[in-house]
Amino acid sequence: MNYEPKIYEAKKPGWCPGCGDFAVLAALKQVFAKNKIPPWQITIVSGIGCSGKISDYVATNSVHTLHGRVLPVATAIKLSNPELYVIGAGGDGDAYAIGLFHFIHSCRRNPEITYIVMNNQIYGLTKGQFSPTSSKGFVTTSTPYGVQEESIDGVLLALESGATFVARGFSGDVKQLTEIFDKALKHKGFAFIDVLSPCVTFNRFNTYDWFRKRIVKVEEPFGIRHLPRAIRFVREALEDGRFLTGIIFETKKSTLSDLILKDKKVPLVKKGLEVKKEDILDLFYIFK
Ligand SMILES: Cc1ncc(C[n+]2csc(CCOP(=O)(O)OP(=O)(O)O)c2C)c(N)n1
Ligand code: SF4
Repeated sequence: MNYEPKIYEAKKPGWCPGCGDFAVLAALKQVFAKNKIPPWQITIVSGIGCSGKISDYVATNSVHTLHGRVLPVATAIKLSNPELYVIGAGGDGDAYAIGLFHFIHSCRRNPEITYIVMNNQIYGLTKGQFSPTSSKGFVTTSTPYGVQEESIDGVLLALESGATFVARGFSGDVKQLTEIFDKALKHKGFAFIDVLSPCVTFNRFNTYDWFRKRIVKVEEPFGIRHLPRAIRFVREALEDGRFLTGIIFETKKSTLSDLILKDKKVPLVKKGLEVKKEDILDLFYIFK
């Protein structure tokens, strides 16, 4: 097979011209081609939102799941078929509002999946309501007097929740995005990337130019011994109105698969009872 980005193309994206999500799609296809990954060996699980439509635009296996439920679905797929590259994708609303608990638990469980959040600081699909990452004071269709709450930051949250690969990309820099995705796909564990991905239609504040003036690239990721420094570094940058991009943190830790697919048998807490790998989906309900 001739591996080129175009072999992963499906239907033409319906995103607005200039939407940041185009860059994520382009970088993903480049990384698949560079690593010669056959389309059948990739599954993209996406949430609901403009960003969630990405699974319709790639010629791989895909699941367009419920709003906020990307991570449990992606985790179950990876555990059921460890040979697949499983990629979760969605918006900041999907990840940090309705899907927030799944995000935190995925950071600490370390499933072997890549998770890409297209962070446009707004709800795009539903026409411009504020999201958990919208800046305080930002006027949106649902906050005519400006957002009253402090925003949250996915990178900080991931670092504090035990994630083993934490990165931030920017849709205005496809080269850097491609490099990050390449490393994320090779990471053994939960690889999380928050992509600053402007919504050119409903967010006229956080534009490409606005980000370009505020981005600072990180050359080397922090390791586990320097996790507190990494957290401080990211927090101070945010307080100063800057965004660190690149791979910010990387470490090794047992993955969810290491822990529960060991010897293809899953010991349950209850003594004497064992579950086969095939029963893994049922096991997930037991864990919940
Ligand atoms: C359970 C549920 N609640 C609410 C919605 C309505 N809804 C659809 S997309 C969306 C938010 C989209 O914003 P985001 O996740 O940031 O993605 P974007 O469209 O910006 O890419 C909401 C609230 C839904 N589809 N399902
Ligand atoms: S509304 Fe915003 S997020 Fe949705 S496709 Fe258009 S630019 Fe992209």
